[in-house]
Amino acid sequence: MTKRILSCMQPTSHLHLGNYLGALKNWVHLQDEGAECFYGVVDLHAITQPYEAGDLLDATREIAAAYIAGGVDPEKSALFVQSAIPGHSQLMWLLATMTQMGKLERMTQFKDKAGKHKERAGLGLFSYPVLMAADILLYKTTHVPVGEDQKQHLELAREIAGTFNHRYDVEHFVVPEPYITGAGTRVMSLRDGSQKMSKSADSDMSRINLTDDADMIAKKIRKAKTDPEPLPGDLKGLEARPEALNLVTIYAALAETSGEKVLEEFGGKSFSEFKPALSDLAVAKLEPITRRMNELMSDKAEIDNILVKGAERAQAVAEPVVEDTMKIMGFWRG
Ligand code: AQP
Repeated sequence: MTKRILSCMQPTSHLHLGNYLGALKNWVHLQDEGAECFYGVVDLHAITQPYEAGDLLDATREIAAAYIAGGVDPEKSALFVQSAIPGHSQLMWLLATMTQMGKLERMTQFKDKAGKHKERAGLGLFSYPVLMAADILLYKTTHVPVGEDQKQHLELAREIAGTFNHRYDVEHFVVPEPYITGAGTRVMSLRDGSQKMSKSADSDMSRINLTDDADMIAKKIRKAKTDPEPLPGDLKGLEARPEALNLVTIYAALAETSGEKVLEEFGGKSFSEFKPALSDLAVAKLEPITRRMNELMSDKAEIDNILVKGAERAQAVAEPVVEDTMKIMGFWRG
């Protein structure tokens, strides 16, 4: 059976190396393996946190440009903007009526993002996992690529699909399976090896953006936090050295090799030797992506054309699913 994949990113800011190595690169493999892929720019999710209305449109186009520059082929995969497909919010409402608040209260991402003042957090942030469940179920997705931080949300989507099918005694929603991405793709902050590299972290020096030029990439790697020890000969020697482990992980992912192999080459060497090598590799891999992104961003009409076509493809799948869902639930449909 052909896998049907859905995966998305939020246009909250520039994409970074973590988004590329942890998600986008893998999306391209899935597409090239022949899976039927739906890749979304989830702008409705992006507004669950404070944002600038004047920046949203460009951020949305930039994420789409990054997908294409990173290897998503809009002829093969449906590349769409979430808010262009009404079914996402329609289905979310329907599914919200069968989601228990207690389950949402247990979501660790809500706790992290809401911080200390939970009562001041918006309903959108609280119900984010229901919208994500709608994103997934709307396309009858069979597999969702998930990192550690999204596992809980996928589990909720599976539960909601099961609840719906059971309550209405139908086999309507596909219960999606996780598609576990390879180990070593979690990229950590360049300033703190215990935090993931993130779009929303305060310090821009903590991440490598896909929009950074070669000088900026080199500067960020040069200034990345490390320790005074040389690199060890094997991964065991990195156990209590999260920042060093992160740089080795990044090198391995960019070079498409293993951490062990990287340490075979660099074991015993200092960071003053390793960092320039990492920097050269990062620039070699990212520079073509950044160049292509810039080209695409200079022709916004072309990006919009691609997004219109992607929306048509997404809508063709989504609309009948919403219709069928509403019929099953007993709504008047004219
Ligand atoms: N540091 C990371 N390492 C590996 N993968 C990562 N992803 C995000 N950060 C890393 C993956 O990229 C996709 C983006 O999903 P998102 O747009 O919903 O963003 P996010 O997961 O909330 O994390 P970001 O990109 O850093 O944004 P903010 O700071 O706004 O939360 C997902 O597949 C994610 O696993």
